[in-house]
Amino acid sequence: MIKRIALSLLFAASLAAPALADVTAGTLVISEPWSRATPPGARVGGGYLTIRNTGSEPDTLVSVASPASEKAELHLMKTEDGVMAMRPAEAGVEIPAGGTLVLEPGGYHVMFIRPKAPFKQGESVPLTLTFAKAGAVEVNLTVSPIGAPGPAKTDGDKPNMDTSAHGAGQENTGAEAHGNHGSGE
Ligand SMILES: [Cu+2]
Repeated sequence: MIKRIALSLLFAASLAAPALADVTAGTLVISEPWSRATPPGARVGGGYLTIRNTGSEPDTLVSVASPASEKAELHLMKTEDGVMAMRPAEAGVEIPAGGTLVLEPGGYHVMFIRPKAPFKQGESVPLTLTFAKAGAVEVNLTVSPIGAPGPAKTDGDKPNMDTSAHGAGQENTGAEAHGNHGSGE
């Protein structure tokens, strides 16, 4: 009991103070950039992070780019007619004043199309985010294990069984959806 309380206090403290890895660009604070390891031959990889807008005006994440894959796109995954599908977010995604945009499995994400080499656990993947106001911002995504539900450092804080099963399912759906959409291009 006492241990549990101490741990949750520690966790609260770590949320309050920006982590060392946070990247600040103008009024935006980008945290927890992560990706997942990809199996050999995978045609796509995902990129996830959190963008907090501490300013009084909205900004828009306009585009993404990376030297780690042939192409990188900003996507939204959602359920259409009962089927999970992804669509490129061509107009970008707005981050409202005081708001937070979370790129995560099952929602908005960065899609690395045809990675040049498999993403390996523990390595990092460079990504450039371009915002309408804040401009271009470079981040490095830390690669979590294949099918990981979230960034490596939160593993101990979450009930892993549920979220990892969920995440793995989405990853499969994504890879299939992408095979189709990649070959059409
Ligand atoms: Cu996608």
